[in-house]
Amino acid sequence: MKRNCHLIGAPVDSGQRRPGCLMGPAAYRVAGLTRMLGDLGHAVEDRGDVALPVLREVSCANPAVHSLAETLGWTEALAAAGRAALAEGGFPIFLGGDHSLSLGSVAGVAAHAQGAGRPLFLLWLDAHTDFHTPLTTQSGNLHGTPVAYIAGREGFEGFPDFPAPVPAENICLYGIRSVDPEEHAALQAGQIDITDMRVLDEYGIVAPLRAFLERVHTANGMLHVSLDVDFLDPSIAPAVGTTVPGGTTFREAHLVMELLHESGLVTSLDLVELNPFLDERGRTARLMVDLVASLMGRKVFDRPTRSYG
Ligand code: Z70
Ligand code: MN
Ligand code: MN
Ligand code: MN
Repeated sequence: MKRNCHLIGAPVDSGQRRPGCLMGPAAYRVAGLTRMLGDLGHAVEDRGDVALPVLREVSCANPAVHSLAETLGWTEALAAAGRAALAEGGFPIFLGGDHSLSLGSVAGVAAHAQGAGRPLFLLWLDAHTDFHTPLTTQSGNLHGTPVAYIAGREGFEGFPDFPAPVPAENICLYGIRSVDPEEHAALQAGQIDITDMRVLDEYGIVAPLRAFLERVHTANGMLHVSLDVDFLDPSIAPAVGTTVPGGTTFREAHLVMELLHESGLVTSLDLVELNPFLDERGRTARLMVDLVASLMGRKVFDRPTRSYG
């Protein structure tokens, strides 16, 4: 399926404390993202980088939280950009930027899905669950909160109400291996499908993903994929501020992307947490571009598509 890809630069680095993620969109462009998509036969519109709007004065009851106003500004601007891309029939690809950008990208996608009368599903490829609220985070880094916002957790005072929160059974957290105690307690109490490394080690990288994709297909859902660089093992993807050992291998990650392509179900994508300042000669940026290529249809051999869509 040929797509009309809308590249949406999101040079967000307010969701954590280490500078560098704001160079992410430029690194993806330097690594050849646009050319690669064109070579695969897709149309590409590079919409440039989203600009941060004028900030409002806001405060948070949790003194650890930093850069709240900036994060709110990004949330609103990126939600509008994502919604507009989908309304035009585009396939939005958000070039991050830290993971707080998903507060906005997924809000925009959810607003569109609601208008289209289709259920939204979320595949979160990450070492972390990002299930804090602004009131529970100890680090104060709001990149640890988007899944809670998307799932409709309380504690997001000052944020726009999330349009049609995504029900727990439509969320799949994949590759998980670092969870804070408060996130753990909240997730234990809920129904979100947590495919942690314990599960992937026993069942392999394919079976749990296929099961989730079948559910998306059956429901005629839209599927947003959020790919955090730390989903990958740090030995192949060093350019991230929060490395966690035991991540997915090169081959596992490509296989995930190939299955997603063959499903035909993905309708929007985030690329997050790339910090080019920490990279080694661009290798992480290039790996991320190659993974997007697999997601968008690059393969060694053409064979009949095993379809879930
Ligand atoms: C930790 C926190 C986090 C991404 C790190 C880490 C959160 N749970 N999220 N990298 N993408 O500070 O809340
Ligand atoms: Mn267009
Ligand atoms: Mn994350
Ligand atoms: Mn992470």
